[in-house]
Amino acid sequence: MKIARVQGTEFSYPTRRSVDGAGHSHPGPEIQARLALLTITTEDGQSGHAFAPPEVIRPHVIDAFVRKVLVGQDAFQREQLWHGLEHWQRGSAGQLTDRSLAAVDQALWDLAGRALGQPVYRLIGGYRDKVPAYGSTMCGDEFKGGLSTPDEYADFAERLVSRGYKAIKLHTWMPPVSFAPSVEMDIKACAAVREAVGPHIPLMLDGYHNYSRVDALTIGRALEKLNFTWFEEMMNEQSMASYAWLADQLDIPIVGPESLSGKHHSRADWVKAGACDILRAGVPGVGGISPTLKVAHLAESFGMQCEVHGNGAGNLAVCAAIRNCRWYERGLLHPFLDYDEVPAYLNQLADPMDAEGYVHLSPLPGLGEDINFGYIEAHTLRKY
Ligand code: LLH
Ligand code: MG
Repeated sequence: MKIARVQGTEFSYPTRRSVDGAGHSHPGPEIQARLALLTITTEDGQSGHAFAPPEVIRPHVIDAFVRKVLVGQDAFQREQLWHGLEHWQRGSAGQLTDRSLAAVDQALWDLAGRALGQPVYRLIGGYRDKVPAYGSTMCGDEFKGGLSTPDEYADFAERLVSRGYKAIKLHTWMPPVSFAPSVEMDIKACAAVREAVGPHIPLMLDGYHNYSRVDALTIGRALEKLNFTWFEEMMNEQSMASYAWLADQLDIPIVGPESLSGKHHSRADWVKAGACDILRAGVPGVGGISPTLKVAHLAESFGMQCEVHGNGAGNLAVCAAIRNCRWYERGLLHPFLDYDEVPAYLNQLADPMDAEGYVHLSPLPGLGEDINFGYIEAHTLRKY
């Protein structure tokens, strides 16, 4: 099945999510956002698709690297193609990112699934058809009635439990919020949420990502008293030694690394250094479904869980394909936004959740995204 074409389609869609000066998302007025669809097509007309930010699969990336590696090659040789792209990263002067590799890898898996008439999660493992979700909040803000006080987190947590979530992860306040970071406020929010949802809902914290070791230790000890399930990315992940220091002193499991580069290689180093108790990888962040599976299998070999970072069809497929992931991260969630609203470029949600808090995998062949091609065609900004 030889690859004939690689195409990017950039389009616009309406959203009420906006991004602050540090890259955290929050609710905002409706705007037209941009997204891109990567499409890989074979000579016999099979196609695979993956969504990515337009910058990730911009024309230069497609022309200079992706087409050169893919066109004329067998679409089913994913590992070979992934290594072909990874080889280019060294000499690309930072232009070819792990996120670009992830878009290509997902489109190739989607193509394989569609060509074989199978959902990807079954091709890559097939452990279960539904995955329990935790509700992952947006970062704290200063919107009255939003996530601006510990009590507002508590109210929202109660709403999430009524919606069906059986576990909740808080993202608390981070700059540019005026009073952030605040150890005291983070602990207060965690305590308020524990009080609101009672002792039986697993809770996690993903706070300011740049606390000092001492601040992180203070928060971690408070979370232990509140019986939290894990503590995530509280310090800069580039300092593996700081995580090993913290993991050594706390009983609460440390999850990581999430945003650190280095794909499966850096995750192996963290296991060896004892820098985390639960490994972490997300499909866009580590370069695709293929390397995320490597992280998950590495974790399994060491008797560890691998909690998958982030939402979306690729991450959900991995969660359903492996045994050692407890939850799917559903979000980010906010009281002003309805996560269950279907984005205009899809015909249905890729991660529908039932009243018991399970996200069901789509039986559709491929990644299971029911793409609204008509909408994308009508709102195309450019094709390349
Ligand atoms: O800082 C943020 O906006 C969030 O932490 C975000 O990156 C989120 O994807 C996350 O960390 N989830 O676990
Ligand atoms: Mg996180």
